[in-house]
Amino acid sequence: KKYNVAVVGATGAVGETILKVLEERSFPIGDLYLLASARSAGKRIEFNGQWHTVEDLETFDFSKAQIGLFSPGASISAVYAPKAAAAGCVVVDNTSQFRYDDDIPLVVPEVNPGAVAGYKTRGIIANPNCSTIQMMVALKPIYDAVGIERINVATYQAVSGTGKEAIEELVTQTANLLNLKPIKPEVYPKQIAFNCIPQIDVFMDNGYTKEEMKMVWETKKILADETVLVNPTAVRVPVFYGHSEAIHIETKAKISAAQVRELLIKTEGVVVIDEHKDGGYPTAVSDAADTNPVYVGRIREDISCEKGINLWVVADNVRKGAATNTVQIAELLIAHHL
Ligand code: A2P
Ligand code: 11C
Repeated sequence: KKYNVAVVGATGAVGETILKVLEERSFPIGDLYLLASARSAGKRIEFNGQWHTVEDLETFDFSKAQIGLFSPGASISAVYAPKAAAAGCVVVDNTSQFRYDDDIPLVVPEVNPGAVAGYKTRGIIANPNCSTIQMMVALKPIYDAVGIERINVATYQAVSGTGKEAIEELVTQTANLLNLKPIKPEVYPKQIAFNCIPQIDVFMDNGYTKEEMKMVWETKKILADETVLVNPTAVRVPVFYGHSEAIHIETKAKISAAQVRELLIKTEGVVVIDEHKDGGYPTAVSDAADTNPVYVGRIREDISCEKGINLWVVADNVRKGAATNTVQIAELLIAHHL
């Protein structure tokens, strides 16, 4: 059986990768519709050896598609995802627009695949934030085995999480600085080249940034556990693709580093690279970029805390953090529901 699929935001960083992942995984596509703003209408994009013309989202008739993979930004999804759902097109939305609505499922296929069934209420499934997805994939086996009391996490996030204009800003600033030319930060509030910026998204009333609070809210929703405590610091670093995270957890029952390593080696979607030698750990550029797994290394017991475990977790934020997770949700939809 084949499905008619609309990719909304097809010309963006995530949309382009959704198309690659659909091709790589041989998603059973009947008709494919590529949608973006009026600015891109008429542009041609190759998919599976055939050229497709980008159409204007505003005038598209969603009754032609059964599945909509959305990544056009939250304010656009807010308008068009419900419109698509009303026309019978089930939406998997990559933006933060619907994630915190009680009647919209928030899904990481390796963690809470069953939640997909909740799409029936509003016809929309939300894809979590990239930094939450990779953390959940790495922590779920530990959560199931011994419980998790508290998560302390510091992120090191790539500029591709912001979009194409941020990738350009890192390129331009780096080149200009190396040529001793002046720079002017535009996308980020401070220089991103050769720097680290402890702000991702806007500030909230409690002094945390929205990216940090997304990790708190989404972890509780995905694990269906309001009691799990999350204390995040989200940092933007001059990396193009791949988010890294230093995760420090306190478990409910004691678990050893060796047991965590064994659990994670058996976990689908996880690759463990954890040797106590030079380079015996994953990094964004050398391992994660342009691949789908979540990589875990530096697994060790916390020497300051009885039931503490430390992990280094890396994944491609545009793939597993966005496009790949979206396509995996669509695969669950067609396997069990549509
Ligand atoms: P366009 O290329 O026509 O602007 P990114 O996150 O990489 O910036 O990508 C955003 C994606 O969302 C692009 O495909 C972009 O299309 C699309 N998009 C942005 N604004 C709109 C809009 N008003 N209507 C439809 N698509 C939009
Ligand atoms: C970043 N996490 O790295 C953001 C990008 O809520 O989907 C994804 C924003 C979101 O900048």
